[in-house]
Formats: sequence, C-alpha cells, structure tokens
Amino acid sequence: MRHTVLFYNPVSTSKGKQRLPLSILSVAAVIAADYDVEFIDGNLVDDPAAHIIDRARATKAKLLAVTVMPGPQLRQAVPVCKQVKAALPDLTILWGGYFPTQHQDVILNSDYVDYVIQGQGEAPFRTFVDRLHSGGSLTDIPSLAYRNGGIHVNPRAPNVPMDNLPWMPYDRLDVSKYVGNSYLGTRVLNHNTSFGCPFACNFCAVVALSNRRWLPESAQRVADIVTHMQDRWQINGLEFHDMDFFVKEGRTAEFAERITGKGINWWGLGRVDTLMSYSDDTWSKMQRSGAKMIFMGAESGSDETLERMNKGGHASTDLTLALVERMKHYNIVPELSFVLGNPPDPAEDIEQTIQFIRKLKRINPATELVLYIYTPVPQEGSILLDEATKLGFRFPTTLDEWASPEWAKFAMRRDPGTPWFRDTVRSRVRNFESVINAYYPTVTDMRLQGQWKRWLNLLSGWRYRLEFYDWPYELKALQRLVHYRRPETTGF
Ligand code: B12
Ligand code: SF4
Repeated sequence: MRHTVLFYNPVSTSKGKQRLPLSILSVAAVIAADYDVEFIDGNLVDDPAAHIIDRARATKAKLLAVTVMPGPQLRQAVPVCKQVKAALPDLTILWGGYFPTQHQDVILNSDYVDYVIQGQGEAPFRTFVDRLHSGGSLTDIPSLAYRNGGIHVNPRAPNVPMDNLPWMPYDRLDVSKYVGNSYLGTRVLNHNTSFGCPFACNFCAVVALSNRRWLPESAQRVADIVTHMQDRWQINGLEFHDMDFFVKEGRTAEFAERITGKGINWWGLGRVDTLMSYSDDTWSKMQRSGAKMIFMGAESGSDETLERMNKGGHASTDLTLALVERMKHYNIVPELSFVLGNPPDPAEDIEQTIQFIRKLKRINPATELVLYIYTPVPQEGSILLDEATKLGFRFPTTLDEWASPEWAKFAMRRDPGTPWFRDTVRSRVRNFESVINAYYPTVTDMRLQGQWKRWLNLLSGWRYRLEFYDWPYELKALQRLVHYRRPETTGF
C-alpha cells in the first residue's frame, strides 16, 4: 500500500502572484516514486488548516511537511500548524527551510512542531519519511533537530549534487495555476538550478543554509527542464530563484547557447564581481538567449560597509558603477538591492548609500532599486550581529512572538523596529525611495506607461535636483493612484 505525505506551502505572496512552490516540490521529488504526495498551497486556498485536516483524514497521512520563511509565511504557518495539531495529534509535523535552519530551538520549544530538518533537505527527508513509515530510529538522521528531554541538533548530512536528484514532480500539482504574467512575458514560470552560495555575507540567511557550498545543476539539465516547461506550458518567461545563478561562467554560457532562439526572457540572481569578470562573449550570449534583468546585491554605497558586511570576493562600489555601465550595452537591466541602516550609525550609512544610488542612476537610469533595511540573522562571528546585540537587539523566544505583526515587519526588512533604527531614519529611506522612483519610474511596472511616467518625472524633478526628499505626499498619492509596484514586493 502506498502512503500519502502531505506538503504545505504557507502563503508567501499576494493573490495571483503565486510561484511554483519549489521548496516543497524539491523535497517531494525524492519520495514521489514511492509515496503519494499532495500539496496544499496557502497562496491558493483560503483556509489551509481545514484543507490539511480534510486531506489528512481522507488519506490517513502520517506526515505533514512544511516549508517556512520568516515573515508572512511564518505568520500563517504558526496558527495553521497549531490548529492541525489540535485536531490531529498523531499527525507528525516537520518543518524545513530558511526559518527552521536558523531558529530550531524556538520551533521545538512549541508543542505543535515535532521535527525540524536543516539545510539541504532532500537526502535527510527521504530517510525521515522511510523510517516514519517503515520503522527505524528517527533520532540519528543527519540534519534533523528534535525534542527528547532537551533539544538535539544532529550534524548536517553531506550535500547531494543537484544532477543526482530527481526532477521536481510537476505532474503531481496543477502547474497551470502558477503560470504568471510579468515584465518577462505573458507565460512565466520559475525554477531553481543550484543550491547554496560560496560567500558568507554576515546579514544573509543563505549562509546558515548552505555553509559556503554551491552545487549547480548542469547546463544541459537546466536547458532540458526549460525546454520541457516550454513544450508543456508554453512559457515565454522564466525566473531563476537560485541564490546565485551565475557562479560558473562556463555553465551560464552553455545554458545561454542551449536556449537561444526559444523566445524565453529570463531573470536570475548573481553577484556584481562575478558578473563583471564575465567575458564580452558570455554577455553577448546571455543577451541573445533572452536575459532581461539580473538581480544583484550592491548592498552599500560605502566600501568600508561592504567590508564590515563581509561581502567578500572583489566587491566594491567602483565595480558596481562599472557593471551598470557595462550592462547598458547589452540591454540587460541591473536590479540592485541595498541593505541600509546598518548599526552603529544608520543615518550616516543611509546618506552615503543615497549619494551612491544617485551616481548609479546617472550612469544607467534603467537600474531597478530594492531598498532593504538591515535586520540581523543568527550567524557566528558576524560583526553586525555583535553590534546589534550590544545595542539591545534580541530574537523572539516564542513562535507566537515571531508570528506577531511587529516581527513579520522585521522579517520583511522594510520597517523592522530594531533598537538603533529610528522613525526619522525610516522616513528618510522611504521618502528618498518615493522621489527616486518617481524621477526614474521602473520598467517592470507594466501599468505605469507613457503619460504617468512623464507626470511622475515632472513632479519629482525639483525635489530630485535639490535633494529635498521630505514629505513627498503628492508623489506618494500619485504613485498610489497608479498602483506603483516596488520591485521588492516580488520578495527577493
Ligand atoms: C522564491 C523566493 C520567494 C518567493 C516565495 C517562495 C515560496 N516558498 O513561496 C517570494 C517572492 C514570494 C518571496 C517572498 C519573500 N521572501 Co523570499 N526568497 C525566495 C528565494 C529567492 C528562493 C526560495 C526558493 O524557492 N528556493 C529554491 C528551493 C528549492 O530552495 P530552498 O527553499 O532553500 O529549499 C531547500 C532547503 O531550504 C530545504 N527545505 C525548504 N523547505 C523545506 C521543507 C521541508 C519539510 C524540508 C525537509 C526541507 C525544506 O530543502 C530544500 C531543498 O534542498 C530565496 C532565496 C534563495 N535563492 O533561496 C528568498 C528568501 C528565502 N526570501 C527571503 C525573504 C526575506 C523574503 C521576504 C520576507 C522578502 C520581503 N522583504 O518581502 C518575502 C516574504 C515571504 C513570506 N510571505 O513569508 C529571505 C529569507 C531571509 C531569512 N532571514 O531567512 C531569502 C533567503 C532571500 C535572502 N537572501 O534574503 N520569496
Ligand atoms: S548576500 Fe548573496 S553573495 Fe552574500 S552570502 Fe547571501 S546569497 Fe551569497
């Protein structure tokens, strides 16, 4: 008899913008040949707890596997898992993903999550599922954290190369519900082609997950999957959700060659220094293959701050300026994220970055901006976290606290309420953002066309020139009127 395993992806985005839930699909992939797998997506159903309870009763499932990012996903996961556990105390609840990898203790101190798997999930998940259904010790599984008297955290399992893992089980969910419409095209899907990142920036949650390892799918396999997506769902746009798609130039160039001519526009995340080291030939191949926009962490307008962030590699502000200039020639839009308001002097940090962003926009006005506010992540040896701790910062000690609106805001990195971050500093960032986005309206907002762009640009011109950003109520009102979409509302 085949057992059923249930998977739950808590809500992560606004209605209509849902993406393929890659986190649960990738762990489901390794058991799909031997178990029935069912997905409940909080982005598609209004009452996920009721669905889970229904499906668990109908299928007699023994396991609910949940992926959890901090923020709104965590906010939904907490009450839903509580409700499910109260209704079905024998259903084992297992959490994996970014939040459980960083905060296992607070999770296991609750009485409704039974186990946590940390880091790359596939191999430990397979062992866990087999033992849960066929018997065997659950406590000596690598990467597992569990309660038994106290909280135990097992050493991590060795990472598995991506090409040794099965394709995601696309036939087990309705993929057509995830085909979206964006700047990239009218039929857009998403895929993940690698695990990890070789760097260790000390504000970044990826470090705890992958500990500086990067494991890629081969260019051939990526191209095969993309071709399958086009044959099966007629995609003309693709988002790559890797932490760093571009680590190996050879892989990027080969992939680009393989998909050239298919009419697929694509987007991915990378590093400024890596991309700057690519040859002109690779850039031309990327352009020909449909690369439209690349997301990169520029992080700061100060080299000293980049150093303190442990950005590593050859990261520098000069390199960022050179790259945005270079990308103009290939008609590929740079989408740059910044981490502002770093302790100990957030106001000074913000001013330096504002000046730097003005320079960037002068060089390449098409540059998209994503402005985050610094929030600490648990990381050993992080100078930023040490400074934050000295200034009174503490992580929540219960899941209920994590699920509160204040801590959800913290996770969204726009209005975090950290002890060093004052209201005046927050307004400075948001006012600057309103003015610069009005002065250089984004190309990714498909609703913001011709006339509106001109109006926003005209109205904001005097402010931008005089560097006067305070009280931009007229711009905010107009932006609301035309539903201005900040790039980071896509979540990266
Ligand atoms: C796609 C994505 C999104 C999507 C939604 C994803 C979804 N699940 O529906 C969108 C765009 C909506 C989004 C939104 C946000 N995101 Co986001 N997102 C990502 C991104 C780019 C990829 C995640 C992904 O799918 N990866 C591919 C899968 C296969 O990998 P994975 O999730 O790591 O899964 C592996 C393991 O983690 C583990 N695993 C994961 N889940 C499970 C579950 C079980 C049961 C098991 C056993 C194992 C397991 O096994 C998997 C396979 O090895 C990551 C960065 C990155 N590249 O990882 C950021 C990232 C996860 N997001 C992040 C953030 C901050 C956000 C936002 C808060 C941003 C914002 N300011 O608005 C929002 C809020 C989300 C919410 N509502 O809670 C941060 C998390 C930071 C942190 N402190 O942990 C990340 C790491 C980006 C970053 N570098 O800062 N995001
Ligand atoms: S910020 Fe980017 S480069 Fe730095 S560790 Fe995170 S994913 Fe890697």
